[in-house]
Amino acid sequence: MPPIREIPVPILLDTDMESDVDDVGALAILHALADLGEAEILAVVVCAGNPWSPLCADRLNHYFGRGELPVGTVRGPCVSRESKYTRQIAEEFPGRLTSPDGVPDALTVYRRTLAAQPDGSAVVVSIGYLTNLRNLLASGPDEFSDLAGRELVARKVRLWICMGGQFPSGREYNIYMDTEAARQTLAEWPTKIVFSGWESGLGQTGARLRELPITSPVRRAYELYGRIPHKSWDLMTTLYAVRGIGRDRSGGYWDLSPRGRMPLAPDGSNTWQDDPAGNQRYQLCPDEQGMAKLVAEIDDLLMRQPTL
Ligand SMILES: [Ca+2]
Repeated sequence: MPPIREIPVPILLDTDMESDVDDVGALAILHALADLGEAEILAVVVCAGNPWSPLCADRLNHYFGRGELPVGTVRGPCVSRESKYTRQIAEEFPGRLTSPDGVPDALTVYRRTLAAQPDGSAVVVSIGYLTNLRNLLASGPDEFSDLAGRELVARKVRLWICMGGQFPSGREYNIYMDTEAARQTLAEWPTKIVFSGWESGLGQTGARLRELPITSPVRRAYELYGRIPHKSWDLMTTLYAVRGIGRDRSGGYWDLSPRGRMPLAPDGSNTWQDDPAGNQRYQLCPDEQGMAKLVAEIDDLLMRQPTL
């Protein structure tokens, strides 16, 4: 029997595109997967306070021929860090958003986007802090939906793929940088969650990025960041969100842990508890051969040019 796949997978990407550059790689391969007909990008929201981050995401969307995609950014208390590349990408490359001041609120983008989706369909992919998702769950009815945030998620979101945590235990950046948001979001999230843990992203990808045209903002961002090749946390998470969730287990993708939940300590460190009633699972790290296959897939996607 052929593997069951839903094509294209409708994805809402939530990124802290500021301190590390793997977010750029993740958005790039998401566009490549959309070009291949495997993903549909619904929107891109930024969970980090760096004012140039949403403009950087907008420039990538423009480069890949999807300049009209909704982009939003976090409002209110949030993590904000310096970036080695966001302002340069925003200023050197063309796009739709003209200034950091005019970027829509991520909460508005989330609610408007989810309200328009078929029930039980959207896949949320978070590759940064959980600040936006906490804000979404806590939101009230508005012009887009009569449902409060938690009910809207329960109605519209099929699955949340979260780059976060370390398994079976550890202390991971996306969680501990806004531990309270993570704690609230994990406690309240009403649908299934799959964690892509720190250990799943250690493969090096992007070795051939300097072969891309000089007009590529992906190449430029990685060069500004200064690590080629680089670790693959956000890229592995995104690859899984598109190619991993609908396939059978023989496809070389990650097996998953038993059901359970991820308890958090006040410092943001996590453990894992198996629990048949839990709504959470984490990816089991592939073996060396499996990881090499995934790295090769990512590298091929990273080198794809826009199909304009
Ligand atoms: Ca990230």
